[in-house]
Amino acid sequence: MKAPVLYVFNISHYCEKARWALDHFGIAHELRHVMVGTHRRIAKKLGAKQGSVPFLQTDEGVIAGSSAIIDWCEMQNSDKRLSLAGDEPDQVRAIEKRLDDIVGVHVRRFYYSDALINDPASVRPIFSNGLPLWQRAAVTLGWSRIVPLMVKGMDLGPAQGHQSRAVLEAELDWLDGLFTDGRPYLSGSRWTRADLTTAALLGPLVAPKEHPMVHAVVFPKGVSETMQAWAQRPALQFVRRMYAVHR
Ligand SMILES: N[C@@H](CCC(=O)N[C@@H](CS)C(=O)NCC(=O)O)C(=O)O
Repeated sequence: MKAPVLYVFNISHYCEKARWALDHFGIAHELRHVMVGTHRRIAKKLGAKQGSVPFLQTDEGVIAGSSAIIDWCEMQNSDKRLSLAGDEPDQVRAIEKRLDDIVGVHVRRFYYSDALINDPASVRPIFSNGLPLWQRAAVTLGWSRIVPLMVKGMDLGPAQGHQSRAVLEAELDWLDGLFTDGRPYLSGSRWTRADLTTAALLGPLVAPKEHPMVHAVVFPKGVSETMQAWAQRPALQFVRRMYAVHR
């Protein structure tokens, strides 16, 4: 089998989720950073069902989306690593889906609503890292045109940032509530894909030292203050522990 190729944006927390799953299962892979704006064309050319990153090019075709990539890893698992399905797979998947659909989207919108509106230059390096020189130059030259497209595409702005913060606060209330009985993992006593998803998608709010790229992010003041205010919440302490123990 040829090593699969994982196409990513360096900063993307969904890409970090897929990467972590490949690492968990010990699946050697090539990491390919894609330039924003070219990812959909590449995905289409490879035959991916959707254009967002991450997508994984394998001998059997392209696997699109972080959740499908975990499914694919489970099917390979030639090293017989611990399955991430958990004892109650439906419950585990329901938690993962809620994180994918709500938390992942609003972590991103909360951060970009501040960073891309107030200090877009601080975001550019994380979209250039890992790219070949000519693409880094293209991102630099095209940045003033890329930013408004991202603002529109993700519906960013001050009001949207406040709204996403409120959504995240409610989701953290829900997650904190799950830990009140002292369970070590979200669905009970075992590390599952729900835990990996929670840690990867909330990781940018915690910036754990084991995170492969979050150290490159300059957090705007408003986002940093929120990170500090929330740092002791059980769900975010959990994220820190998951990175320390499992990453
Ligand atoms: N549910 C998808 C979400 C992926 C996603 O939203 N990816 C973002 C990067 S964080 C993206 O590619 N955005 C640009 C686009 O969709 O064109 C997954 O879990 O993989």
